[in-house]
Amino acid sequence: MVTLDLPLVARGKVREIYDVSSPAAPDRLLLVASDRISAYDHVLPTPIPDKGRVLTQLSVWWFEQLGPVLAEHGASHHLISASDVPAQVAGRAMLVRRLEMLPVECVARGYLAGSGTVEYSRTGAIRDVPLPAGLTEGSQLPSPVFTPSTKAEVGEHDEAIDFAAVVTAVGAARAAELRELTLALYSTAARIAAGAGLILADTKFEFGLDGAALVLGDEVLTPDSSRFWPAASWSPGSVQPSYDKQYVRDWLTSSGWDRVSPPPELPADVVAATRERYVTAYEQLTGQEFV
Ligand code: Q0Z
Repeated sequence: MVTLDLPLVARGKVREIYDVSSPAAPDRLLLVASDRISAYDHVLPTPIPDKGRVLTQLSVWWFEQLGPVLAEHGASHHLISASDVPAQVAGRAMLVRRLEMLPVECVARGYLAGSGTVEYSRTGAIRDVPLPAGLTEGSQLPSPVFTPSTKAEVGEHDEAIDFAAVVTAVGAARAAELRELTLALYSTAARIAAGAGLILADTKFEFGLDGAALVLGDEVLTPDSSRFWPAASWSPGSVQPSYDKQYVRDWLTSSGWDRVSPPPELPADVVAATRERYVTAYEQLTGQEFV
């Protein structure tokens, strides 16, 4: 693993943030995506070659696509450059504006999946958002919904919160702005994904402030922050296969790994098939060859 000789701001399971501020250019961060992959809440010992570059290039492409939607809402994104980065991390790093991050995760869902299904099955709603009866895992929702969550402590999962909790965290006007912008971004991204034969089931955005201005931060619309399903094989009623990690999950399950011990190394064919999935997702969405 390459570690840059820069002040580390934060380390996630599969990526790092460094401070690259200088007196001439203050409040600059470098977001570096690694080739590490996680599954069942563990980071695997085997990297997926090019994963960091694919996910970074995908995020950069999405920031470009979303620029007009952000501008319509008087907002912007944090990306400054994906090319002006240290050579060791070329292609898998983004130079961004350092923001005052807001303490809510802005989730938009157009389909029912995962923790949304679990809560809906118990209560018929996701927090304060009522949903019609008769939905099942994978169902399309009547219209997309804003289902925010809080950033959980390390190792915990995010916790769904109601809109009132967003108001408490950021104020009423900002909360309304977050819901409106999150749904606008989701709707544009879902339409673009549909054009590439993919369903964008749900996605999570993180916003920050640059002064008083709302700014879209972090990475956007990657398989790590979103569920993408091939539209051709969508079939509600059971868990849709993960587009990117299914080979990895299937192999780990068949390996007999107990999901508690340190995970085993992946075989070369699983690594190659998973790398291919990431590259194909990039090419299918962007219509550009991954170089
Ligand atoms: C994003 C995260 C990661 C661990 C902080 N533009 C920004 N300004 C200030 N803070 C952040 C950003 Cl993107 C920020 N995270 C999430 C990313 C590793 C945690 F790469 N944390």
